[in-house]
Amino acid sequence: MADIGVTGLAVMGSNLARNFARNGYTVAVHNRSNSKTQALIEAHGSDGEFVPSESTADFVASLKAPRTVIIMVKAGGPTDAVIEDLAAHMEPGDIIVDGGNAHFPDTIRREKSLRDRGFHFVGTGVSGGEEGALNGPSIMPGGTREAYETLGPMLEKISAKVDGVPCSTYIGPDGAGHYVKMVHNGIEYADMQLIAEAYDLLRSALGLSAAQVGKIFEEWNTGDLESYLIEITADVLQHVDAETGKAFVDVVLDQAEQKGTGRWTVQSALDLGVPITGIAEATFARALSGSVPQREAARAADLAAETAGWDVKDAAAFIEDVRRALYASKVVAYSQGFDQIAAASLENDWNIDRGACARIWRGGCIIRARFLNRITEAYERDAELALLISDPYFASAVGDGVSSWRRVVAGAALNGIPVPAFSSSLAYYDGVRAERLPAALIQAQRDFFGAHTYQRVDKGGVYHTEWSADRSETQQS
Ligand code: NBP
Repeated sequence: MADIGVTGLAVMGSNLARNFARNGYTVAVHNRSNSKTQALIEAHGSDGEFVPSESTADFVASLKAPRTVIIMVKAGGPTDAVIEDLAAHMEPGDIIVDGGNAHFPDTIRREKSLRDRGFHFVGTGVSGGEEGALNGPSIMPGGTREAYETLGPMLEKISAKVDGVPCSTYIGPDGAGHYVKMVHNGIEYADMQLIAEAYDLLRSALGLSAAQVGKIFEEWNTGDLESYLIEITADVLQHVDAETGKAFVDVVLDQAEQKGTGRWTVQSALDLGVPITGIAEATFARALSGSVPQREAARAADLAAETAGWDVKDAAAFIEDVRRALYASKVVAYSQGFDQIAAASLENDWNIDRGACARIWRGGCIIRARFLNRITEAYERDAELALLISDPYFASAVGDGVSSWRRVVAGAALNGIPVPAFSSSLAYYDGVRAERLPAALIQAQRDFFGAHTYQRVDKGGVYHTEWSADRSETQQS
C-alpha cells in the first residue's frame, strides 16, 4: 500500500512524487490523462516505489489509511473538479491536500465544505518551482493540526533543509498556508523589483555594461544581501545572447508579466488596510512596463525630462550607496509583508508564527536569503513585534543605510530614473517613524466636507466643527 498519493503529474506533481519516492515513501501516482503517469514511470520509475493507477478508484484504493492525497493541478476549476472526484472515493478522516497555487479564499471555502463532509483538507503553499519540488521545496501547509500529524513528517522529510532544519512547518488553520505562500510571492515581487532598480541605477549612473553590473551583484552575494535572487541576477547579467553576441538582458523585451499572486497580495493588503508599499509598487511597476499604449504615447509626446545629468565622482562610494539602499529597501519590503501576515492572522484567527515563516523560507524557495535568519531571531526575541524594522538588529541595519538611501533616491529623482520601490520604501520608513503626520490635515478636510469627525490630541472624545456656520466645535456622542 502507498504512503501518499500525488494526482496531477505535470512538472510540479511529477517532481514532488519523485521527491517522495527518493525519500523512501511508496507513492501512488495518478493523472487525468494516463500518458503523464506512464511517462513518469518510464522515465523515473527507478527513483523509488511508485504505484501507478489509471482510475481515481484504483488510485485511492492503493493508499494506506488515513489516505493522504496531494493534488498538483492547475489552480481554480480543475482543483475543484479533482477534489470532488477524490471525495467520491475517499472516506471521512482521509486527508486531501491542495499543493497548487490556490487563492486563499478558495482554500477557506474548500476546507469548510470538506470539513462538513468529514475530510481533512490541507491547503499548502509549495515554493521553489520545479527544481524545488524535486530536490526540496519550502512548504507552507495550512489545515487541521490533526492532519499535520500524518502529513507533516512526510512534508518535512521532502522539504529543503537549512542547518538540518526542515523548510516546512504547520502554518495554521484553513487558508493560512496559501496566504503565507501568497505573501511570499508578493515579497518576491518586491525583491525582484528592488534588484532591478539597483541594476538600472548602476548602469545609468556609472555607464556600466550588464556584465560589469553582474560582477557587482556577484560581490554583493558574499555579504548581507546573499540570496538566491542576487545570485541568479549576477548570472543572468553576465549571460551573452548566442544569436546577437549582446548582453542577454539587452535583447529581452522590457515588459514584465505576472500570474496574479502579487495582485492578490496587494488586494488583500488593501482589504486589511496594511501599507505594503514595496510589494504594491513592484506589482504596479510590472503593470507600467506592460502599459504599451501609454508608454508609446509618452514617448511620442516627448515628455520633458529636465534631468540633471549624473556626475558620480566616486564610483565605489556610489556602488556602496546603492547596496545599502537596496538592503534597507529590502528590509522594509519584508517588514511590510510580515505586517500583512500578522494582520491576516489576527483577522482570521490563524495564530501564525512569523518567525517560523522566515525559518522555512531560508531554503528551497525563491526568496531564500541569508538575512531570513535575522528575521527569525527578531520574532524569537519578541513574537508580538509590531514592526520588524523596530527590532534592534534591523533598526541599526536600516539606520546604517539611511544616508545612502536618501542620496540614491534623490539622485534617481534628479536624473529621471524610476525607482518606485526604493523611493516608496524610503517614504514608508520616514512615514512610520514620523512623530506627526499630515494625516491631521486630512482628518480636518474630511470633517470640513463630509462631517466625518475627528479626535483631538489634547482630550478624549470625537468632535465635529460646524464649518459652514459659526465654526463651533461639538463633541459627538
Ligand atoms: P499546471 O498548472 O500546468 O497543470 C497541469 C495539470 O493539471 C495536469 O496534470 C493536468 O492534467 C491537470 N488538469 C487540468 Br489543466 N485540468 C484538470 C481537470 N479538470 N481535472 C484533472 N486534472 C486537470 O501544472 P504545474 O505547472 O505542474 O503546476 C501544478 C500546480 O502547482 C499549479 O496549481 C501551480 O500553480 C502550482 N505551482 C507551480 C509552480 C511552478 O513553478 N510551475 C510552483 C509552485 C506551485 P492533464 O495532464 O490531464 O491535462
